[in-house]
Amino acid sequence: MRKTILSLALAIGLILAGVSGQAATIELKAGHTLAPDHPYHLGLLYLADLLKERSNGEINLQAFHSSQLGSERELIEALQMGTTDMTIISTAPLAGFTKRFLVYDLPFIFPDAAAARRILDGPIGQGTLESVEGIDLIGLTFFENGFRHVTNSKLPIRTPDDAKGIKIRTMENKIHMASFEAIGATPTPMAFGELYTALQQKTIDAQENPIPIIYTSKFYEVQKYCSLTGHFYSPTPMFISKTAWNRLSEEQKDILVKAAAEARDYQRQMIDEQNAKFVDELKANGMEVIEVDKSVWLTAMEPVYKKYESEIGPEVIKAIRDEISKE
Ligand code: EAX
Repeated sequence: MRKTILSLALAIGLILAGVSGQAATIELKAGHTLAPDHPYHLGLLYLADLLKERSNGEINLQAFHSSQLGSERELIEALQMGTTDMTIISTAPLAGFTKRFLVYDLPFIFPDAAAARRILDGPIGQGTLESVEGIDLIGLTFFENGFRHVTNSKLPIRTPDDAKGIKIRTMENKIHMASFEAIGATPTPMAFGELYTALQQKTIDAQENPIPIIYTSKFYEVQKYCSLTGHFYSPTPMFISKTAWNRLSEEQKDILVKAAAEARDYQRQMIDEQNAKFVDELKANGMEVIEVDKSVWLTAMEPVYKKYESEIGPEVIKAIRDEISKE
């Protein structure tokens, strides 16, 4: 009898340990702040399918949208603690953890998405991804959030002067806040998950985000005007925690890195498609969409370059400008 129980326990142990020929499944939880129909989520679902297929079902990625696993700052902290496995966030909140991404938060640093993508996928961008090992993260690739535009509930904003005194929500980033202070607006840093309610209750007048977010987060329900300023470009680095990374075999790490790059290209394509089709949708939902002279906005926000050049590193700004001039 004793022998039977022992052999049964051994068999169960072997099966649980995966010795029965099936490798143990790796569960990965990924959190982000945006809506389930935004390309952040679509890109993660695409990545999940690639991982399942390429790993023969060994890697199971679950994507959690709408700040279910926390705000972007909380997600960075959760990865550092190893309590969440992956995230995709705008670079702005990283300012509280490292200076290496600050350059991306400067107004009008990139002339267009093609230049941004080329630089982020090249040595400059890859260097910033590798730098996060210093804050206990592993950088995998750059998805895209995109060029950000000002929406508000009070007046059609065409020039920086029109925005004087406007209470605008920004991300938790000192360069973003300083850029709006430079034009006489009043910035309030706030987690994305609190933003819709703050706009609805009119505790703030305005916010700034790309077209896909303005549409998929239904800001047209609480904002009347959308000014196509394109003042910041938000890259979206994809991170995995060191804890989760170290759970992967060398082969699984290779599968993840390659699949993340393919998911990046798909995600950017979804951003392009939504940028192309959602301006008309915003108008159809009652928003007044306003074209502006971007050069006037650049001139008005330019003082932040001088203010933050020494902290960012003049050579860092020059490296990006030299890359852009090679086009
Ligand atoms: O990264 O907080 C924001 O406005 C960001 O665009 C959003 O969290 C996606």
